[in-house]
Amino acid sequence: MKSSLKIGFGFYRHMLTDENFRFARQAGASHAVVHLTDYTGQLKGAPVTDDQPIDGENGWGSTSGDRKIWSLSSLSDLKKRMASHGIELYALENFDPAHWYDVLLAGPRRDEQIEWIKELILNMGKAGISVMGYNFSLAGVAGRIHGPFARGGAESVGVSGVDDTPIPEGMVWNMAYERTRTGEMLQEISHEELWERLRYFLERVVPVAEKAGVTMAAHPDDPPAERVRRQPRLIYRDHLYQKLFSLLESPASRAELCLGTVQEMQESDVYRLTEELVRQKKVAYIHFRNVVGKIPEYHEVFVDEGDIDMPRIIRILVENGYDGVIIPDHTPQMSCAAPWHAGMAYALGYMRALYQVYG
Ligand SMILES: [Mn+2]
Repeated sequence: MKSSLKIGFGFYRHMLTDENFRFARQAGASHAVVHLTDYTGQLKGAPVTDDQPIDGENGWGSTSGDRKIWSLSSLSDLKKRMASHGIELYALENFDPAHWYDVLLAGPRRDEQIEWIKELILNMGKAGISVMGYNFSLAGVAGRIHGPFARGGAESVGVSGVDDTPIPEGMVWNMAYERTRTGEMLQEISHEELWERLRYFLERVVPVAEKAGVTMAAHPDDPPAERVRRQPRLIYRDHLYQKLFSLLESPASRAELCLGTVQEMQESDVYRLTEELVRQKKVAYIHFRNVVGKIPEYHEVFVDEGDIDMPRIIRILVENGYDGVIIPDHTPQMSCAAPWHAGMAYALGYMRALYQVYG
Protein backbone atom coordinates (compact mmCIF):
# COMPACT_ATOMS: atom_id res chain seq x y z
CA MET A 1 0.00 0.00 0.00
CA LYS A 2 1.31 3.41 -0.93
CA SER A 3 1.80 5.91 1.87
CA SER A 4 -0.41 8.98 1.69
CA LEU A 5 2.45 11.29 2.58
CA LYS A 6 2.53 14.36 0.31
CA ILE A 7 5.50 16.18 -1.18
CA GLY A 8 5.39 19.93 -1.39
CA PHE A 9 7.24 23.15 -2.13
CA GLY A 10 7.72 26.33 -0.11
CA PHE A 11 7.42 29.75 -1.76
CA TYR A 12 8.51 33.14 -0.54
CA ARG A 13 6.25 36.09 -1.29
CA HIS A 14 8.03 37.34 -4.41
CA MET A 15 7.96 33.84 -5.93
CA LEU A 16 4.18 33.55 -6.30
CA THR A 17 4.22 33.38 -10.10
CA ASP A 18 2.55 31.00 -12.53
CA GLU A 19 5.97 30.03 -13.85
CA ASN A 20 7.13 28.98 -10.38
CA PHE A 21 3.92 27.02 -9.77
CA ARG A 22 4.50 25.13 -13.03
CA PHE A 23 8.12 24.58 -11.98
CA ALA A 24 7.04 23.09 -8.65
CA ARG A 25 4.54 20.77 -10.31
CA GLN A 26 7.18 19.69 -12.83
CA ALA A 27 9.56 18.90 -9.94
CA GLY A 28 6.90 16.59 -8.51
CA ALA A 29 5.25 18.75 -5.82
CA SER A 30 1.52 18.40 -5.27
CA HIS A 31 1.25 20.77 -2.27
CA ALA A 32 2.64 24.15 -1.25
CA VAL A 33 3.46 26.22 1.79
CA VAL A 34 3.48 29.97 1.20
CA HIS A 35 5.14 32.87 3.01
CA LEU A 36 3.12 36.06 2.53
CA THR A 37 5.51 38.41 4.34
CA ASP A 38 8.04 40.14 2.09
CA TYR A 39 11.11 39.31 4.22
CA THR A 40 13.67 40.46 1.69
CA GLY A 41 12.03 43.71 0.60
CA GLN A 42 12.07 42.66 -3.03
CA LEU A 43 8.59 43.96 -3.66
CA LYS A 44 9.92 47.35 -2.51
CA GLY A 45 12.88 47.23 -4.87
CA ALA A 46 15.59 45.44 -2.87
CA PRO A 47 18.08 43.43 -4.97
CA VAL A 48 16.63 40.22 -6.31
CA THR A 49 17.59 37.06 -4.45
CA ASP A 50 15.72 33.83 -3.98
CA ASP A 51 17.94 32.74 -1.11
CA GLN A 52 16.66 32.78 2.46
CA PRO A 53 17.33 36.04 4.32
CA ILE A 54 20.14 36.58 6.81
CA ASP A 55 20.63 39.58 9.06
CA GLY A 56 21.46 43.07 7.91
CA GLU A 57 21.69 46.09 10.19
CA ASN A 58 17.91 46.03 10.61
CA GLY A 59 17.52 42.27 10.68
CA TRP A 60 15.76 41.11 7.56
CA GLY A 61 14.53 44.66 6.92
CA SER A 62 11.29 46.47 7.58
CA THR A 63 7.73 45.38 7.03
CA SER A 64 4.86 47.68 6.23
CA GLY A 65 2.31 45.09 7.29
CA ASP A 66 0.43 45.24 4.00
CA ARG A 67 -2.83 43.38 4.68
CA LYS A 68 -4.34 43.13 1.22
CA ILE A 69 -2.66 39.85 0.32
CA TRP A 70 -4.01 38.29 3.55
CA SER A 71 -7.66 39.06 2.70
CA LEU A 72 -10.20 36.33 1.94
CA SER A 73 -10.47 37.27 -1.73
CA SER A 74 -6.70 37.31 -2.16
CA LEU A 75 -6.28 33.97 -0.37
CA SER A 76 -9.07 32.40 -2.44
CA ASP A 77 -7.58 33.73 -5.67
CA LEU A 78 -4.14 32.36 -4.79
CA LYS A 79 -5.63 29.00 -3.84
CA LYS A 80 -7.42 28.79 -7.21
CA ARG A 81 -4.45 30.01 -9.22
CA MET A 82 -2.17 27.37 -7.67
CA ALA A 83 -4.83 24.68 -8.10
CA SER A 84 -4.99 25.46 -11.82
CA HIS A 85 -1.34 24.32 -11.96
CA GLY A 86 -2.03 21.16 -9.95
CA ILE A 87 -0.69 22.54 -6.66
CA GLU A 88 -2.74 22.53 -3.45
CA LEU A 89 -2.11 25.59 -1.27
CA TYR A 90 -1.84 23.69 2.01
CA ALA A 91 -0.36 26.13 4.51
CA LEU A 92 0.65 29.70 5.17
CA GLU A 93 3.91 30.03 7.05
CA ASN A 94 4.63 32.80 9.57
CA PHE A 95 2.66 35.87 10.51
CA ASP A 96 3.92 39.26 9.39
CA PRO A 97 5.69 40.79 12.44
CA ALA A 98 3.71 44.00 11.79
CA HIS A 99 0.48 42.07 12.41
CA TRP A 100 1.31 40.47 15.75
CA TYR A 101 4.22 42.29 17.43
CA ASP A 102 2.14 43.14 20.48
CA VAL A 103 1.07 39.48 20.77
CA LEU A 104 4.74 38.57 21.10
CA LEU A 105 5.52 41.58 23.31
CA ALA A 106 2.32 41.57 25.40
CA GLY A 107 1.88 45.17 24.29
CA PRO A 108 -1.18 47.46 24.24
CA ARG A 109 -2.42 46.30 20.84
CA ARG A 110 -2.31 42.58 21.73
CA ASP A 111 -6.05 41.91 21.81
CA GLU A 112 -6.70 43.95 18.69
CA GLN A 113 -4.00 41.99 16.85
CA ILE A 114 -5.41 38.69 18.11
CA GLU A 115 -8.82 39.68 16.71
CA TRP A 116 -7.22 40.21 13.32
CA ILE A 117 -5.50 36.81 13.53
CA LYS A 118 -8.83 35.14 14.39
CA GLU A 119 -10.37 36.74 11.32
CA LEU A 120 -7.45 35.53 9.22
CA ILE A 121 -7.86 31.96 10.50
CA LEU A 122 -11.59 32.02 9.71
CA ASN A 123 -10.79 33.29 6.21
CA MET A 124 -8.19 30.57 5.72
CA GLY A 125 -10.86 28.02 6.59
CA LYS A 126 -13.21 29.56 4.02
CA ALA A 127 -10.46 29.57 1.39
CA GLY A 128 -9.61 25.93 2.13
CA ILE A 129 -6.09 26.50 3.48
CA SER A 130 -5.50 23.84 6.12
CA VAL A 131 -2.57 25.03 8.22
CA MET A 132 -1.15 28.23 9.72
CA GLY A 133 2.54 27.82 10.57
CA TYR A 134 3.93 30.15 13.23
CA ASN A 135 7.04 30.71 15.30
CA PHE A 136 6.38 32.31 18.68
CA SER A 137 9.67 34.11 19.16
CA LEU A 138 10.99 37.60 19.92
CA ALA A 139 14.35 37.26 18.16
CA GLY A 140 13.14 35.02 15.34
CA VAL A 141 15.69 33.47 13.01
CA ALA A 142 18.60 35.73 14.01
CA GLY A 143 22.37 35.54 13.89
CA ARG A 144 22.93 33.37 10.86
CA ILE A 145 25.84 33.67 8.44
CA HIS A 146 26.28 32.83 4.77
CA GLY A 147 29.10 30.75 3.38
CA PRO A 148 30.16 27.99 0.98
CA PHE A 149 29.13 25.39 3.55
CA ALA A 150 27.57 22.70 1.37
CA ARG A 151 29.09 20.16 -1.01
CA GLY A 152 31.18 21.64 -3.80
CA GLY A 153 31.20 25.03 -2.06
CA ALA A 154 27.48 25.62 -2.52
CA GLU A 155 26.31 28.77 -0.70
CA SER A 156 24.29 28.01 2.38
CA VAL A 157 23.57 29.41 5.84
CA GLY A 158 24.87 28.51 9.26
CA VAL A 159 25.47 29.63 12.79
CA SER A 160 28.82 30.21 14.44
CA GLY A 161 28.10 31.33 17.98
CA VAL A 162 24.81 32.63 19.33
CA ASP A 163 23.81 36.25 18.67
CA ASP A 164 23.86 38.08 22.00
CA THR A 165 23.13 41.64 20.82
CA PRO A 166 20.00 43.20 22.39
CA ILE A 167 16.89 43.75 20.24
CA PRO A 168 16.04 47.43 19.64
CA GLU A 169 12.47 48.58 20.28
CA GLY A 170 10.45 48.72 17.09
CA MET A 171 11.85 45.40 16.01
CA VAL A 172 10.63 41.89 16.64
CA TRP A 173 11.04 38.54 14.92
CA ASN A 174 14.08 39.99 13.15
CA MET A 175 12.13 42.68 11.31
CA ALA A 176 11.50 46.36 11.95
CA TYR A 177 7.78 47.07 12.14
CA GLU A 178 7.83 50.78 13.01
CA ARG A 179 9.59 53.74 11.48
CA THR A 180 10.03 55.62 14.74
CA ARG A 181 12.55 54.06 17.03
CA THR A 182 13.11 55.14 20.60
CA GLY A 183 16.67 53.85 20.65
CA GLU A 184 15.76 51.78 23.70
CA MET A 185 16.41 48.06 23.83
CA LEU A 186 13.77 45.42 24.60
CA GLN A 187 13.74 44.37 28.22
CA GLU A 188 14.97 40.87 28.87
CA ILE A 189 12.15 38.56 29.98
CA SER A 190 12.01 35.08 31.49
CA HIS A 191 11.13 31.83 29.74
CA GLU A 192 8.03 31.58 31.95
CA GLU A 193 6.84 35.00 30.80
CA LEU A 194 7.17 34.00 27.13
CA TRP A 195 5.33 30.69 27.73
CA GLU A 196 2.53 32.71 29.36
CA ARG A 197 2.31 34.99 26.33
CA LEU A 198 2.05 31.89 24.11
CA ARG A 199 -0.68 30.47 26.34
CA TYR A 200 -2.62 33.75 26.13
CA PHE A 201 -2.40 33.58 22.34
CA LEU A 202 -3.33 29.89 22.00
CA GLU A 203 -6.28 30.10 24.38
CA ARG A 204 -7.86 32.73 22.16
CA VAL A 205 -6.86 31.53 18.71
CA VAL A 206 -6.99 27.71 18.86
CA PRO A 207 -10.77 27.48 19.54
CA VAL A 208 -11.31 29.61 16.43
CA ALA A 209 -8.95 27.39 14.45
CA GLU A 210 -10.93 24.33 15.57
CA LYS A 211 -14.12 25.94 14.32
CA ALA A 212 -12.50 26.99 11.04
CA GLY A 213 -10.96 23.57 10.35
CA VAL A 214 -7.47 25.11 10.41
CA THR A 215 -4.45 23.73 12.29
CA MET A 216 -1.99 25.97 14.13
CA ALA A 217 1.51 24.56 13.59
CA ALA A 218 4.48 25.67 15.72
CA HIS A 219 7.98 25.83 14.24
CA PRO A 220 10.77 25.12 16.76
CA ASP A 221 13.23 27.92 17.58
CA ASP A 222 15.91 28.32 14.94
CA PRO A 223 18.71 28.73 16.01
CA PRO A 224 17.78 26.49 18.96
CA ALA A 225 19.64 28.21 21.78
CA GLU A 226 18.20 28.85 25.24
CA ARG A 227 18.38 32.58 24.55
CA VAL A 228 19.03 34.46 21.32
CA ARG A 229 19.60 38.24 21.36
CA ARG A 230 19.16 37.95 25.14
CA GLN A 231 15.52 36.83 24.83
CA PRO A 232 14.17 33.40 25.81
CA ARG A 233 13.35 30.67 23.29
CA LEU A 234 10.45 28.23 23.72
CA ILE A 235 11.12 25.07 21.70
CA TYR A 236 14.92 24.85 21.72
CA ARG A 237 15.20 21.27 23.08
CA ASP A 238 13.39 18.28 21.62
CA HIS A 239 11.28 17.50 24.73
CA LEU A 240 9.75 21.00 24.76
CA TYR A 241 7.14 20.23 22.10
CA GLN A 242 5.28 18.26 24.78
CA LYS A 243 5.24 21.35 26.96
CA LEU A 244 3.59 23.24 24.11
CA PHE A 245 0.93 20.56 23.63
CA SER A 246 0.18 20.37 27.34
CA LEU A 247 -0.42 24.15 27.50
CA LEU A 248 -3.61 23.66 25.56
CA GLU A 249 -4.74 20.29 24.29
CA SER A 250 -6.38 20.41 20.90
CA PRO A 251 -6.11 18.57 17.58
CA ALA A 252 -5.84 22.07 16.07
CA SER A 253 -2.51 22.70 17.85
CA ARG A 254 0.36 20.81 16.23
CA ALA A 255 3.96 21.02 15.13
CA GLU A 256 5.54 22.46 12.03
CA LEU A 257 8.31 19.93 12.49
CA CYS A 258 11.63 21.29 11.19
CA LEU A 259 14.00 18.31 11.04
CA GLY A 260 17.02 20.56 10.55
CA THR A 261 16.24 22.68 13.59
CA VAL A 262 15.63 19.60 15.77
CA GLN A 263 18.95 18.11 14.63
CA GLU A 264 20.68 21.41 15.52
CA MET A 265 19.43 21.16 19.13
CA GLN A 266 21.80 20.01 21.86
CA GLU A 267 21.32 16.31 22.74
CA SER A 268 18.38 15.92 20.40
CA ASP A 269 17.11 12.67 18.88
CA VAL A 270 15.32 13.62 15.68
CA TYR A 271 14.17 10.03 14.97
CA ARG A 272 12.63 9.52 18.40
CA LEU A 273 10.88 12.91 18.30
CA THR A 274 9.56 12.38 14.76
CA GLU A 275 8.12 8.98 15.69
CA GLU A 276 6.61 10.29 18.92
CA LEU A 277 4.92 13.30 17.30
CA VAL A 278 3.63 11.37 14.28
CA ARG A 279 2.14 8.70 16.57
CA GLN A 280 0.44 11.43 18.58
CA LYS A 281 -0.90 12.93 15.33
CA LYS A 282 0.83 16.16 16.24
CA VAL A 283 2.63 16.89 12.97
CA ALA A 284 0.94 19.34 10.61
CA TYR A 285 3.79 19.44 8.12
CA ILE A 286 7.52 18.84 7.94
CA HIS A 287 10.56 20.88 6.93
CA PHE A 288 12.64 18.16 5.31
CA ARG A 289 16.16 19.59 5.38
CA ASN A 290 19.59 18.53 6.54
CA VAL A 291 22.40 20.06 8.56
CA VAL A 292 25.91 19.37 9.89
CA GLY A 293 26.70 20.18 13.53
CA LYS A 294 24.71 21.41 16.50
CA ILE A 295 24.14 24.73 18.22
CA PRO A 296 26.33 26.80 18.61
CA GLU A 297 28.18 25.65 15.46
CA TYR A 298 26.29 24.25 12.49
CA HIS A 299 25.57 24.80 8.85
CA GLU A 300 22.89 23.78 6.39
CA VAL A 301 23.81 21.33 3.64
CA PHE A 302 22.22 19.38 0.81
CA VAL A 303 19.46 17.04 1.91
CA ASP A 304 21.58 13.93 1.26
CA GLU A 305 24.87 14.96 2.95
CA GLY A 306 23.99 16.02 6.49
CA ASP A 307 23.88 14.40 9.92
CA ILE A 308 20.26 13.23 9.53
CA ASP A 309 19.66 9.83 7.93
CA MET A 310 16.80 10.96 5.67
CA PRO A 311 15.80 7.48 4.40
CA ARG A 312 15.34 6.52 8.07
CA ILE A 313 13.05 9.53 8.58
CA ILE A 314 10.94 8.56 5.58
CA ARG A 315 10.64 5.01 6.90
CA ILE A 316 9.50 6.34 10.30
CA LEU A 317 6.89 8.55 8.60
CA VAL A 318 5.56 5.74 6.43
CA GLU A 319 5.52 3.11 9.19
CA ASN A 320 3.56 5.42 11.47
CA GLY A 321 1.02 6.42 8.85
CA TYR A 322 2.00 10.07 8.39
CA ASP A 323 -0.33 11.58 5.80
CA GLY A 324 0.78 15.21 5.92
CA VAL A 325 3.11 17.26 3.76
CA ILE A 326 6.92 17.38 3.60
CA ILE A 327 8.70 20.35 1.98
CA PRO A 328 12.44 21.07 1.54
CA ASP A 329 12.24 24.26 3.69
CA HIS A 330 15.45 25.68 2.23
CA THR A 331 18.38 24.25 0.31
CA PRO A 332 21.91 25.37 -0.56
CA GLN A 333 22.10 27.57 -3.66
CA MET A 334 23.54 25.74 -6.66
CA SER A 335 26.04 27.40 -9.01
CA CYS A 336 24.04 28.22 -12.12
CA ALA A 337 21.72 30.88 -13.49
CA ALA A 338 18.85 29.73 -11.22
CA PRO A 339 20.45 28.78 -7.88
CA TRP A 340 17.21 28.49 -5.91
CA HIS A 341 15.36 26.51 -8.56
CA ALA A 342 18.25 24.08 -9.01
CA GLY A 343 18.52 23.52 -5.24
CA MET A 344 14.80 22.92 -4.88
CA ALA A 345 14.60 20.61 -7.89
CA TYR A 346 17.52 18.62 -6.50
CA ALA A 347 15.82 18.25 -3.10
CA LEU A 348 12.47 17.32 -4.65
CA GLY A 349 14.10 14.66 -6.83
CA TYR A 350 15.73 13.13 -3.77
CA MET A 351 12.48 13.21 -1.77
CA ARG A 352 10.53 11.67 -4.65
CA ALA A 353 13.10 8.88 -4.94
CA LEU A 354 12.89 8.07 -1.23
CA TYR A 355 9.12 8.04 -1.54
CA GLN A 356 9.25 5.64 -4.48
CA VAL A 357 11.54 3.28 -2.58
CA TYR A 358 9.97 3.42 0.90
CA GLY A 359 6.54 4.95 0.39
MN1 LIG B 1 12.39 25.16 9.28
